[in-house]
Amino acid sequence: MAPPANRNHTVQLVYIGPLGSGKTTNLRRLAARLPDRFRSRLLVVDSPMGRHGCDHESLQLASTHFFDLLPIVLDIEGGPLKLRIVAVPGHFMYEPTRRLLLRSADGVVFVADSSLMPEENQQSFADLRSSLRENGRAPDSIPLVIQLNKTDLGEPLTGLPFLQSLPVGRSDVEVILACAERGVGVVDTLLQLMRQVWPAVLHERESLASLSLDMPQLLELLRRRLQVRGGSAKLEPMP
Ligand SMILES: Nc1nc2c(ncn2[C@@H]2O[C@H](COP(=O)(O)OP(=O)(O)OP(=O)(O)O)[C@@H](O)[C@H]2O)c(=O)[nH]1
Ligand SMILES: [Mg+2]
Repeated sequence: MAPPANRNHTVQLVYIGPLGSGKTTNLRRLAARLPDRFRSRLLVVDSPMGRHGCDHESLQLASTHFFDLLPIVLDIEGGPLKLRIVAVPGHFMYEPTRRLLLRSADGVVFVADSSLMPEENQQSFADLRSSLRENGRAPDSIPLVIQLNKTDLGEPLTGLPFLQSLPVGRSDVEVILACAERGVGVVDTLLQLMRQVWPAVLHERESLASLSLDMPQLLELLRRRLQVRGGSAKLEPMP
């Protein structure tokens, strides 16, 4: 059996965004790409799914009440590296949960919903910034990727230019188009976040720097674990 991951070798990635924007769906699609033996590690905590089963209808109804967690453990020399991928609940009343889970975030994916009015996405983004601030984190420097989800739904109410204008003053934030439901853009979002997170955590944490794992190696390991073939995963459908 592999040794347990060193706590200092853990990187926490948080998926956040408006209610029902597709955060849990992102984690489900990532889990579905993992080889069989890792797939069952997706933990959906305290969701109606757990109480009513996993059929398609329950999936549609499920809204996160606490959080979802997908650990991806990469075996590397010097000890396993654990990515803790967390999806927080979008409902406004769970702000304390979101704040708690953001406290130890090394990077954030803001999952926007193209079928919502721009103001709704904007409000959720503003809430993210204030939750980070309340945790003593600087919202303008945390590694961040914005995903514009539900691009399959025809004419979007929230479009790409609006989302690109959200992180005012930051040129490092990429917006990725996705249809999480079909697994499109899901891996690309995660890889893009890791491109930002890895240099930041190497700078902040000696334990991770001591692993001597460079970015191309890390991305290659992650691609392999997610069974991505070729360069970009943008248009990769479900395996
Ligand atoms: N059409 C379409 N529907 C999607 C897409 N991604 C997710 N959904 C649907 O949107 C609904 C909500 O998805 P979830 O993944 O549960 O959303 P969530 O962000 O986790 O929701 P909360 O945890 O309650 O905030 C579900 O019915 C999904 O099937 C997409 O790309 N396109
Ligand atoms: Mg959810």
